Formats: sequence, structure tokens, C-alpha cells
Amino acid sequence: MSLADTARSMGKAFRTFGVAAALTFGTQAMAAAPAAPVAAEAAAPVAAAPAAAASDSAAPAVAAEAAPVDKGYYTPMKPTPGKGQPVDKGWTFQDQYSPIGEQGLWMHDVILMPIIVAISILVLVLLLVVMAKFNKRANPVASKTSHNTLIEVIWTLVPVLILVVIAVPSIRLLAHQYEPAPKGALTVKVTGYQWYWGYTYPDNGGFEVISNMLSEEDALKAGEPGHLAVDNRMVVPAGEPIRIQTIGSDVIHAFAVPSLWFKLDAVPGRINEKVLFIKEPGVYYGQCSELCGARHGYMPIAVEALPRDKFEAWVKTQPGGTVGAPAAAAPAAPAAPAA
Ligand SMILES: [Cu+2]
Repeated sequence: MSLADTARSMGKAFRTFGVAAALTFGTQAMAAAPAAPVAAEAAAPVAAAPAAAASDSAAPAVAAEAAPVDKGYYTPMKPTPGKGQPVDKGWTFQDQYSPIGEQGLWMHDVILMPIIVAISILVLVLLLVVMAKFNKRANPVASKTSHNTLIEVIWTLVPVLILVVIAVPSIRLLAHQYEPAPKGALTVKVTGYQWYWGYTYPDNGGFEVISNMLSEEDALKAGEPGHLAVDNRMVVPAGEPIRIQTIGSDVIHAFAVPSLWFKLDAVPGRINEKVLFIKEPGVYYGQCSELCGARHGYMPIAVEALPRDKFEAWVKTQPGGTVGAPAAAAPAAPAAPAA
């Protein structure tokens, strides 16, 4: 095995450790939750009800294929296995579907892990050498050497250089993540509630989509991953920058979708903003990532990215949904616009 292979496999091992730690925390949060009242569906605000009812009634004998909710032009997209969701026995990052995600993953795989692995190996080798060469048996009379200018210059300069090598791509990545959305970008406001999500579309008539977790049974019936599927997804266009604004209505939540390299706190009384760019259509799952109470583990996120025209067709299926209007004040459109 070459050094590069060794470095790569150790890099993977480190990632496994991180994922395992995350899983442990996640599981603890889940384990804490069942004591809470099983009220998700009962507590779901009105907007969620029609869809839930529709999916229930459509289900009975005809299994998976017949499940889609009829909403006019829009049928929820079937998720692609392994895309935008965790995979069986997966132990590393999910595949990335945004430019910033690709850059972030590159930073991790190409810059950080090799450097961390190389430093760890160097320190380990030095320790072994010291243990073998400088013990009492090998050196009955201890050396009194306490300074070596050359070595001291090296062990000061080399770490400085390593930090500079890390800093350049790191700051570039950070700066990219803070770039504001271009002027005409679509805005979606994401509100974290205890314990579900609301997605408001101020540029499209101001309607809000309320999104609750599907039961494991309903999710599997619909061909979706359990604990991640929702009744109403956040639908957005693919291939264009989207301005995501997050806010919390009660406590702090965090809107996080791993395969889109997206995580942003949703804080009461404060709007956070970040650009989301999804490269291709698909369904991408995430979860609330800020411990927000008893049902924190039961407020998943499902983002459905569609081509522009299909996104607009979806908008028109929403109550008061408008397309192409300037982002002025959003009055409740009296009549639904014609197709
Ligand atoms: Cu939350």
C-alpha cells in the first residue's frame, strides 16, 4: 500500500469517527424523544391536513406505486436511492450536489485529512524513535543538551507554513459560503417551529408550506426513507441560486441538508441568510440540527429541486401561488392565476 493509499484510508477512518460521534448524539436525541406525546399529525397545522388525507386515502391496496398525492400539475418526485440521503453502511460524507459542497468536500479530502494524517504519523514515528533510542538502557549517562537552534527554527517555521497552506483554501471556502445571493434570486424563508418546518415563498405570493414528518409506515409506502420523509416538501428550482432565510418561531432550530453542504441556524427574532445552489433535480433530505426540544429528532427536512418550469407549475398548485410577479408586497391573490 502506497503512502497515498494509507493516507486516504486513514482519512476515511477519521471521517468514520466523526460520523459515529454524530450518530451517537443523534441517537441520544431520538432516545430522549419517545416520551413526548405522539402528536405530530394531530398538531399539524391545517395546511398539512389535505395532503396527509389524500396520501392516506390513495394508499390502501395498491402499494408503493400508487402513493403520489394528486396536486394538479405536481406529483412529488421519487427519491433516487443513495442520492441526497444516507446510504446503508455509509460512513463518510454524502455525495455533494452543490458547488460549495464540492469545494468543502475537496477541502476536507485533499487538504485537511492528508495533513492531519501526515502529522499524526510523524509524531508517532518520533515517539517510537525516542522510546527506542533514548531510554536508560541505551544511554546510561543522560545527555545535558537543552537547546538546538536549527531544530527550534524548523519546528517553529514548519507549523507556520502548514497553517498558511491550510489558511488559503480555508478562507476562500469561508468567503464563498458568505457570498450574498444575486439580486434577482428566489427567496425562500424557512421557519423552524416546535417541531416542524414552514417554508414561505415571498416572491410567489407569500404562501407558506407546512412540513411534517411522515410516519415510518407512510414513508416506506411512498418509497421514501423512514424518519426523513415529510408530507409537504420544500420545493425549489434547480440550477439557480436561491436565497434561504431562516428564523425560529419559538426556540433555536437549524436547517441542515448534508448533501447540499447546507446548515444554518434558525434563531427567534433574527433572520439568517445563505445561498443555496442545487446543481440538479432531485430530493435531498436533512434534519433539524439544533437540539430544540422533545421532538427535535422528528422534524426532518425534504428539499425537492425541480427544473424551473416544473417549479413554477408547483407554485401554481399552492394557495395564492403566483409566478413572475415582482417581489412586492404579497396580497392574498383573489383568484388563482390561470395556467
Ligand atoms: Cu428543531
